[in-house]
Amino acid sequence: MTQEPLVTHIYTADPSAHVFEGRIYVYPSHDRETDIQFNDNGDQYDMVDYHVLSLSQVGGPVTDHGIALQADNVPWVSKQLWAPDAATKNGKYYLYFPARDKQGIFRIGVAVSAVPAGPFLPDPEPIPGSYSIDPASFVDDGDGQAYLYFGGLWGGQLQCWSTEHGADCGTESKSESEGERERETRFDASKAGPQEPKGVDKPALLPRVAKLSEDMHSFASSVLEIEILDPETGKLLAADDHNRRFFEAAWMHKYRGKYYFSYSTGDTHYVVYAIGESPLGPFTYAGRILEPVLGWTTHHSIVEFGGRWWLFYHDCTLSRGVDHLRSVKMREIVYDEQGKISLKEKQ
Ligand code: FUB
Repeated sequence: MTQEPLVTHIYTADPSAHVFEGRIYVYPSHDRETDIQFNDNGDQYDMVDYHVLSLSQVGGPVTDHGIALQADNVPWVSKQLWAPDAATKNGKYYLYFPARDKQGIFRIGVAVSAVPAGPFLPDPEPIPGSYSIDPASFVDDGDGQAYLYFGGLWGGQLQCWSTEHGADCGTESKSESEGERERETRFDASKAGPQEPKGVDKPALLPRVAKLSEDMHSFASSVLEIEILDPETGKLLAADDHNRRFFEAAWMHKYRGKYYFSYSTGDTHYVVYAIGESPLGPFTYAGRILEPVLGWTTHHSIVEFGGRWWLFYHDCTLSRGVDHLRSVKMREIVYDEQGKISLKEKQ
């Protein structure tokens, strides 16, 4: 039951799930058919609006709340509404979404609503200092601080904002100095498209995080890199380590006081995770959550509901393998005594 698409009347992808007001709300991309040629820049993922889904019990009926936001109503957007997320604070709901601006550069926007299902009213400009794709919000239950994680390689343009680390992959974690982790804010168009650093001795590109302001509309800190370390060596994962390096689809959740940063490895098609002591990292690689699904992309979220933990993800079974026509599903996950994640076998 739980491995059927949540809905079949539209294609949905990149599910960001949260429990708001006692229901599971899912904020997915809304995939659509286009005649755009497939390429490794992701041009075929040409979405124009978002729908919000919700359910009150696992396996129960899923409500499609209709259009929550459309590209035509966001003044700065030119195209490609990619993977969104939502957060609540101060009694309001905030939708974070990536899209290309009028110059073709991915930025992240924010839109607000009084209710979790929207519709959402967008700010007229993207979040200042934002770039790349796949925003994932996280409000820490400890101190109430909100964070926005983001970044994606190739079509997601993260490599266009990256000055490669001067040091080789032997670089130790330098998280004690946030200043050193602040990243470049110039867009290098020559790096656009399916490219990234290469080398067994060169560190992989790193995802990004910024603290969100109290009103949730802007960044309250510099954009920082998130370090993901090899558990064996304590060093940054290498650029050539495509089975483990960050590609896109950041997600943060907290389990028993530890911070779990999970993501997609892109061209190797895994959902993997790393664990840390702080929402800013560093995080130590901990393993795989999901093996490759049917379709090129994989993208997920993790949420607790009803005392159990749920992985939301997508695959292309409904479209019989068309990469940009995906469907959101959910499965239960479990933790062992060390806090390691696995899929629950009998669902
Ligand atoms: O849906 C468009 C893009 O595909 C997302 O932003 C990526 O995470 C990948 O799932």
